[in-house]
Amino acid sequence: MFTRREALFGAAIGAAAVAAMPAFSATITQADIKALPREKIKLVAPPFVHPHDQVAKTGPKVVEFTMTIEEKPVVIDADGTKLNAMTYNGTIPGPLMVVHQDDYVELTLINPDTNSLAHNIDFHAATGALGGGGLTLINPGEQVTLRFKATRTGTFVYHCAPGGPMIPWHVVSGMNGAIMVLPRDGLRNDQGKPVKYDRIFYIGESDFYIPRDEKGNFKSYESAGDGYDDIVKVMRGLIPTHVVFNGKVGSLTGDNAMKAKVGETVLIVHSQANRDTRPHLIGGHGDYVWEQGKFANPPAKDLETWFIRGGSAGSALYTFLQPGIYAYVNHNLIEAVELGATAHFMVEGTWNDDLMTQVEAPKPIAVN
Ligand SMILES: [Cu+2]
Repeated sequence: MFTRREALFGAAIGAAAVAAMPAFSATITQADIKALPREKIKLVAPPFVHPHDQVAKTGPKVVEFTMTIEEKPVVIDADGTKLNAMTYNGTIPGPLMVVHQDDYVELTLINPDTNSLAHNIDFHAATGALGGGGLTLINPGEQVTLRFKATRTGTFVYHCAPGGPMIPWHVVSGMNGAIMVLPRDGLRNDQGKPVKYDRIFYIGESDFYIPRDEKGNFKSYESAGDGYDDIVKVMRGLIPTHVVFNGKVGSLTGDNAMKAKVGETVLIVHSQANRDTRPHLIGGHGDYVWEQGKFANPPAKDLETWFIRGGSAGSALYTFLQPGIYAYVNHNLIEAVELGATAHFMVEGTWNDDLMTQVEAPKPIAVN
């Protein structure tokens, strides 16, 4: 049920896609790509992002990434609720990769023999072969290297897509992340003027479908495969039991709040591989928002809430103007408060009375 040979949907379309590929582009040869400079990037766990230049300092290069797939139980809530997670590099979401337009992304994907399932990766930023899914399907004990050219700018989802019913199951078990392809000369606002960020955070939103026992308590399983039948039943109801940022309830709140200072500009990249969401920064705004995430389109200005379509990643640029704790939520507030989709920004700095002040402290209602 889970091996590469048996993942028919992926394998069949993948083979067809490979057969249909031309030998190579007429203008760029393998030798040309071999001659390009190479850079090896060490990925970091979200919400943090590996160091990168916003404006490319050189011409296109081959950017090398490595991700190891980890199947492992993960606690997703303070009450101990467990998900038999499948992850890229051990985190939900997988790490954010950053390259520039016309760079080549070269990913080595490792499926250790301690795993039990076949996995692959479909990059929405890539062109052909199921976004690479048709060329990267690997069994436990195998690794594979894929190269694709980052031709379009923007933030894009990547996810596992090993075929048929395995696809949604792997995605809602944690196998998703995002890549950001920056324009070589950096980001630009709605007027075409360059804009920069001082900090970047990556938030990957997940919908989880944890089965319950007869008493209504969340069930746990020895392995991902053991829970499969029960989980699919919950998935088919389309109502998640948890909607969370970065893998669990509270992963970005309290001590784990994302930090910034008044006057700093923050780029928030937000992905959802499976389900629509509507990020909102309580007490702040999106100065510039690439709601669909694609930098070839001018950003929208001054948004209150933005819409991230399931299967996409968007980004919002905001310069913090007031200190304090900001909640960053999915503004379906039931999902934010009851199901877990809340993060915090902790912002230091000086309060601006002009923007807001409490004119009079609370007191008993005046009687005339
Ligand atoms: Cu997978």
